[in-house]
Amino acid sequence: MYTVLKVARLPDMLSEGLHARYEVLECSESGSELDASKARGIRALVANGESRVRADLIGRLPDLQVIVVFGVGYDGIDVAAARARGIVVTHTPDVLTDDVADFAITLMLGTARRIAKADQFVRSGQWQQGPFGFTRKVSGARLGIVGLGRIGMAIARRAAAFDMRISYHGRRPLAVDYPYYASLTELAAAVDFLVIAVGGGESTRHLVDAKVLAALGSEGILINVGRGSVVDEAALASALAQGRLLGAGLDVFEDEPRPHPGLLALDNVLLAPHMASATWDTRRAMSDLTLANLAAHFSGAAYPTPIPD
Ligand code: A2R
Repeated sequence: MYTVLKVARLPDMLSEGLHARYEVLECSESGSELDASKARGIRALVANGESRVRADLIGRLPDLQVIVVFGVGYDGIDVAAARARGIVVTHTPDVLTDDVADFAITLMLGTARRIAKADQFVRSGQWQQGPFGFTRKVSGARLGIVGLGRIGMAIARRAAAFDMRISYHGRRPLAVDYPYYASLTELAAAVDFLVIAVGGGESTRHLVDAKVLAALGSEGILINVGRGSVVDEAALASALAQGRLLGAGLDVFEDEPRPHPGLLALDNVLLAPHMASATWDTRRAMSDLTLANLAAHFSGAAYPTPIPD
């Protein structure tokens, strides 16, 4: 039986699948408790989308050949260190696209229509003192998508059903009919809703900063289903607190599971615990794809979903 090293919390359905097929060793992300004799012979490591797999852990595993990520984002993996050793990294794209796009729409509607506040309003009996305030219309509004990839495109398809006027920002224009903005600040100034669907890593860190938030403006709403690191969360909390931004709907945060404390006190932000892809169907599909990538490694078959070059 092959041994795999697990460095992340994984759903039971995947852990059970791993235990049924492999000997499973567990260790922390630092790997400091892993002695050299145990480390030897480990060819596969299983992580999740939030895991940090750094060069020092990779360095402790002399026989490592594959890092299998349960998730589409792999910005926590030191891909350069892995590639330098010829180690393959795989992830789980596509199978979660629908759920994440659904959740972006959920956050957009929920934030604009102030659904969490409305629920509280009814429960607390405030309704008996008078009606709830008016909220912001979504249908027909202008939507800017940051990162028109698999998830971004799926958000655009859904938003089209709401007659939203879609435009986007990315590193380059794509062969689509939506207007392209090379400048994110200019896109933010031109839309009502800005939805983040890019991944993390150095190239997208604080892409949404105070300047972009100022351009989105006091009638604008920010939605983030990409990565927390893309948004300057302190700048966001301050813009929301001072009414320089109308609202935000966030599924991801810079330091999960600890959102910026300034956000917690505000009622114009809708907060979710990084749950966009967490449905039974999708987590099953992600688990199956993770196991398929591992199986491919041990059988010598082509990997179903290696990360792009
Ligand atoms: O530039 P491209 O053609 O690689 O466009 C990608 C875009 N993107 C960026 N846009 C602006 N500035 C950047 N520095 C930058 N880096 C990448 O983000 C592409 O359009 C999009 C990512 O799309 P996909 O690679 O198809 O990923 P998917 O499956 O949509 O997932 C996106 C992220 C994940 O990495 C997780 O962090 C999260 O959503 O769940």
